[in-house]
Amino acid sequence: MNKVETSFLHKNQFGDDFLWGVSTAAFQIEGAHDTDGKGPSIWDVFTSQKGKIKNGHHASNACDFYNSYQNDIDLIRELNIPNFRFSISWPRIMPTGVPPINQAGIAYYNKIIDALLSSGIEPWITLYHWDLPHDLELKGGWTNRESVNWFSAYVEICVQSFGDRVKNWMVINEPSVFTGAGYFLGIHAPGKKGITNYLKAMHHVTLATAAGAKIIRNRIPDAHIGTTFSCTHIEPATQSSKDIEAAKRVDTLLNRTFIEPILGMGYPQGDLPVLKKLNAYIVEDDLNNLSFDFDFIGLQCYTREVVKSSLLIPYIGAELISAEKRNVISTDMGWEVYPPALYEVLKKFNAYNGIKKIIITENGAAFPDTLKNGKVYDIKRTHYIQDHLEQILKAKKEGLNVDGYFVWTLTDNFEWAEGYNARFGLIHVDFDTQQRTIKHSGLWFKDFLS
Ligand code: GCO
Repeated sequence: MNKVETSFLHKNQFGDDFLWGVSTAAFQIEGAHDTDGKGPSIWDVFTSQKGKIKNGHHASNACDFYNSYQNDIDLIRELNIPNFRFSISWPRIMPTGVPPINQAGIAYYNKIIDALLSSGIEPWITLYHWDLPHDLELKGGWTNRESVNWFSAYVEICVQSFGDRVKNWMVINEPSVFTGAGYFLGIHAPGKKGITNYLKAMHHVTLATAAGAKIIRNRIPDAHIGTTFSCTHIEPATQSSKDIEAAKRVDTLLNRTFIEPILGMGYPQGDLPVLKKLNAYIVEDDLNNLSFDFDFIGLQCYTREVVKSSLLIPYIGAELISAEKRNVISTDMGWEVYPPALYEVLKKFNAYNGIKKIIITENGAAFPDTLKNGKVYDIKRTHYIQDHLEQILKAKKEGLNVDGYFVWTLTDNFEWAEGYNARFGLIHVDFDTQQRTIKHSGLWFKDFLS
């Protein structure tokens, strides 16, 4: 391939130890939704319900990674990407969420891990990227306190099965997004709504995060253990005290609620009073069991939000002003393109005591790519990535802790409620033929990493 260099960025500026990677999630790529004994997940059920996903899309086949993994791993190698983050589908390992184990599921992930290692690519496992076994949802899912035990048993199996070869583990992906969208707003699986469901899920997921991490630590002494959080730079719409207070509440909800208990600080109830309702679900030793000394924290940042005070919005008294209303450049997700957000969140999370290492485990953009003459000229995505890398460099120059960058994502895939409409890949997928085409952004990244 020809050189596609368009910026002055150089990999060496980030240091030899900086980790470069690409992130994916099982439900978004694998397909094979009922193959080889896999049970249904809450996302299989949700996507089969009318009106939940744009254009009625579902992920029964997705990118067919289940069958074409070798081809995609070859592409990762071709792009010179040394680290691959993927998630394990719990219902592939345990079709009903609890034993018995589906050996075919274990065998499948063994194949992925072995193929990565023999290609010289380091595997990074996310244990939970939102596809809870449906049978567990029938028992209340994350609103049931038993979920901590279900999850722990599942983690045990994964660690026993893959821990001999996999050293990098992430326990839970973006708890605030899947509890908020799935248990409060009902716009993601399992489609539950309301504050009670949300707060119960929040507490149980946080307990499960610490419990899962402890299991990994006990079973794999040299494991590199993290968990990932979505984070967004929050700004008040005006300097009025009302907007500043509203921005503080949104910041607490989106950025602080899940990490602070993990760091041993408890829930930030002072800055978001509705969290006091959590006390009804906190029992005995819970406060001691919420924290864990992670080796790294994965931050996933895409944009900023601008917030104004609004009495109409319950619990939070605040409203986000969309990028469209602000008339700023945005992606296909409607998210503002605002690279300094990444620097700002790095600064914010660096201020916590107790975070040993920060890795950006997701950053990327959806744009309306078109395949023309066998090429995808997604220059906006190339610039998006470059501009965000500049912000990481700025942070590093100021001495802030940031040790890696994983692009979201390898191939275009199933983007949750957006279906296949939002393309985030470095590689284009024709979903009719499963044909892959490396985009300009992928070629640039390859060149950068060479
Ligand atoms: C995540 C994300 C990914 C999304 C990506 C773009 O939480 O890790 O939801 O699964 O596809 O963030 O929205």
